[in-house]
Amino acid sequence: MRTPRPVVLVLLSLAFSLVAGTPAAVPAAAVTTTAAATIATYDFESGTQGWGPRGGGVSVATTPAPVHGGAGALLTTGRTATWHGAALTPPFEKGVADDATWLSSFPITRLNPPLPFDDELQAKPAYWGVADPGRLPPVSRSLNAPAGTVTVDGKRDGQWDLLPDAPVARTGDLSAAWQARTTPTGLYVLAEVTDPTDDRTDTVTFTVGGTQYRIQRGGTHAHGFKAHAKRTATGYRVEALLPSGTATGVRVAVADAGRKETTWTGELVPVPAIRTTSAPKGAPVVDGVADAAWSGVPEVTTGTRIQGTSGATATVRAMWKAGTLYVLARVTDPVLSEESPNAWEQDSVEIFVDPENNKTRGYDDDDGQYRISFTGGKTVGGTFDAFAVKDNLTGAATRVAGGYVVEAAIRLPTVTLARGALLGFDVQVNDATGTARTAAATWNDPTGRSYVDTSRWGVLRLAT
Ligand SMILES: [Ca+2]
Ligand SMILES: [Ca+2]
Ligand SMILES: [Ca+2]
Ligand SMILES: [Ca+2]
Repeated sequence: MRTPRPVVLVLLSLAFSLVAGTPAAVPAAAVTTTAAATIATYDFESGTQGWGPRGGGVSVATTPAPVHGGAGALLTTGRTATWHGAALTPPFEKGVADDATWLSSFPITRLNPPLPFDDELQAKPAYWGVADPGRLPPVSRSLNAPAGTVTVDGKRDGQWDLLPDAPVARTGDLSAAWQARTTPTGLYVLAEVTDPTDDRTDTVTFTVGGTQYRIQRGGTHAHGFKAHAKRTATGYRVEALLPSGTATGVRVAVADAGRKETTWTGELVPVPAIRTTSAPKGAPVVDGVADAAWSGVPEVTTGTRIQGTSGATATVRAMWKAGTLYVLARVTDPVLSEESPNAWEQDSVEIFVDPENNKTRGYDDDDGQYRISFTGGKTVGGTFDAFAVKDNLTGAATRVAGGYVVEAAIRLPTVTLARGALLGFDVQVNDATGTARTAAATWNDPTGRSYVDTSRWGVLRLAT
């Protein structure tokens, strides 16, 4: 075989049937069917008949042989992950209920698939969200509220840009999004309101600890707290400092002309201030040696312990040029080991990058966990076997007295890197002793969940 890597061939038999409610290329065991009925058959004697590849690098084509009957079959090549294969862009209706769906097991096991009816065909909130939002049960949310301060002037501070605004439900052309920052003296809040009609009775009302704080679109508000409003291209922005005490229950209500209203109700989760650092423009030689290009670049330390109370730490610098982010990590770790078969239990540096700083609770396709061990071994984590990010990492490591140096180049092809851009960013040092990981430390994320959750990573600002 010419191809150096293993290629898996899958043959779909000449003529087979699809059953109602059974999408293609899903293991039969994952599907519950009732009242089976044949709705389509395929013989591949006149092309691929609507079947195409599923997964990057996968190809499908008809082939005359080998076949199980007739004169055609569908051949799938280039599979490199278990979910790769052939898929049909189906002429089917989308399913609506939990009783017969592939969503309960793919790509993860779910108890509550995103469908409007449950497995007894009773309406779920998704149905009422479409049919009659007034009948939705109240939703209680939670929102991280980092420590931080802003200027209450109606202008958007850089501090607000460290997190995406949390959406408040949309009602017609009225929508809003908001954020909060905690301080010992109160709660800073921001609301960005989209409301095309300028009415005196357009208001944002924050209710915290049972007290209402109402701010009019024009900025008018009661005494006893600080607030400011400013016109924006699509509506207005409100900033306020609320004397909230330690209350964490919050309701945000946005009213259009005193009538139509949209609300957010939930709990604030106070978290430490988001760490930020900056990356100047420049490119080093990526060889695991700290060359002159790195001098003067701002440096941070992995001082947040997520396992153990002592152990390896790193000082970390970052640069960017064209579409690539460069990271230098100098690790202090006198005892080096890669005895564990698990990459995350070997002495290694993990670099986490969220190119759009979306701070999502799961990974988006372009979010990546890029790991380089002290011997230069590279492993990449992300969604679906890291299919969208696995080729982004190059790098090298060298051993030095008392530790090792990692230099990484991470291509970020889904965004245009430019001065002022903010990336979700974190670095973790895994400290191995023999076959076990005995300590680990990060720059910002204290949860130990950076490998599955981007919401607590720090922020890297690109500079010139
Ligand atoms: Ca401000
Ligand atoms: Ca209005
Ligand atoms: Ca170098
Ligand atoms: Ca070690």
